[in-house]
Amino acid sequence: MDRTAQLVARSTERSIAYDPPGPPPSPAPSPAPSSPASPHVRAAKVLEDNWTGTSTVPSRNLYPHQWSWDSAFIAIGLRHISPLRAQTELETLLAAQWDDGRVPHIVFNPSVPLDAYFPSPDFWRSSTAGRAAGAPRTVQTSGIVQPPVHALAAWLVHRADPGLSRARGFLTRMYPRLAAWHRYLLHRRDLGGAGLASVVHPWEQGMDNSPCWDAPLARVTPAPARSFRRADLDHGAPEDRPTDLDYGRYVRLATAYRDGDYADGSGDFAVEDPAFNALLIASEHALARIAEELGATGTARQARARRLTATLVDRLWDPAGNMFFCRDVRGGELVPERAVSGLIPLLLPDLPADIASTLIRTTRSAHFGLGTSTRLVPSYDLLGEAFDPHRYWRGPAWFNTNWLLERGLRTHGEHRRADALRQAVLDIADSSDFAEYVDPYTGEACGATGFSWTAALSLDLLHSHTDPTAVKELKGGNRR
Ligand code: 9WN
Repeated sequence: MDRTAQLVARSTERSIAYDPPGPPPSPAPSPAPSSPASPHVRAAKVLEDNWTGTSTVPSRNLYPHQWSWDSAFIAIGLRHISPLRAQTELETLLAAQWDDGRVPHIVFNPSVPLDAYFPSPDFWRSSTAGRAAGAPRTVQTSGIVQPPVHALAAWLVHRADPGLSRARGFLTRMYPRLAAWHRYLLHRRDLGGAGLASVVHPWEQGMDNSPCWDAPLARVTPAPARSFRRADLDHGAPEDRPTDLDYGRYVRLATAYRDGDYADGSGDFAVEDPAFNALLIASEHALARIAEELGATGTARQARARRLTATLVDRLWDPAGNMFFCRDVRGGELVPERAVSGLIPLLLPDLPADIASTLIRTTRSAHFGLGTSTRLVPSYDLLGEAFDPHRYWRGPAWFNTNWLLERGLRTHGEHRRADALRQAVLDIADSSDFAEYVDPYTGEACGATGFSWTAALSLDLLHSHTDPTAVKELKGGNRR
């Protein structure tokens, strides 16, 4: 047995030993994890190849540093093959947290050449421009953030091996950092004044090139193309990546934020996004579990998560659109673009039942085609003017969003649909060689292959079978 297969076999024993009581797992449709040809082994190998010793790069070529929400998704999968590595992944990221609470979207690896990725550390200048906001001195980071999936990941990582987690004081060390992270988002980033967090750059929401940003970005003057050099085009096809004009706007926004010492509140771009806020709420539920595990009460956090769910509905639900939309905080209005971010609140256990069932109908409508024209939910409206099956976040299907929707379907009792989505994620992740994203109609691989979160979330689904622990974890079961 090679090293990856050994790791997988050992971790399978461990996760069974610590698994909470629950319904028996249904038979796995895939070969046994110890078979050398199994999807388990192939997925674990991707994570093994992308491991640097303290964290996992999203992709060796395209993204050679540590990314924030990638690491959270990666930890969720890694916990099945090495709970220790999963804990380390999150610890490395949170060690780069700024004093104001923000968790940077990139933690740079100093041994990677500056020109391997743009914008590089010399663009962000975290240790000088970020000094007032408390950027760390020993590690270089970006100055923007990404979706707060971390408390959810920390809780799931703890659950994979509570003995190891307690012995290492994992949650005791993580909790104050995660609490400061949520505080930053709920206070410094409440730019709309209604209680939700705003993103100040499209990269913060994680779906960088979504048509949702087109209107709010239109007021940003692009930086001239000659003022920067893109590194992404060295590895990705130009027709799959954002245009130069969009890149110019990303650069202008990031430059202005940096030149204002990363102070929040005055930028040209501020958007309340449904997925970003839904992930914050799901993580707030997880933080309540973590508080309880540490012997404190989670009641206030649970109550806050419920209040935030109500605010999300008030601010971002569009009854005519049958889904959530982004709100452009600078312009004040909802952005009527149908993107997958507007379906992600399905993850929330306290979503009103009529809204949950409408969202499920919308995933199956002609706009997203789930179960009819597509097996995975695309990143953007199949009928939208801006739809492009290959271009970054403007149509292709991503595996993290589909994993979140699989959880959402299960949370609301839609097990048959969740089973079909789970199988589609597993089949297409494996057949696309763990692609970064795929054509939603054909499953053709786009962007990088050997992409870490695709492999990690496949591993998670391979281990979860049809056990609805997502419901229990979010609703308050399986606490110890
Ligand atoms: C900018 C790393 C990241 C993901 C994002 C994805 C892409 C970066 C880029 O790659 O963004 O952060 O250069 O396009 O959009 O979701 O975290 O995988």
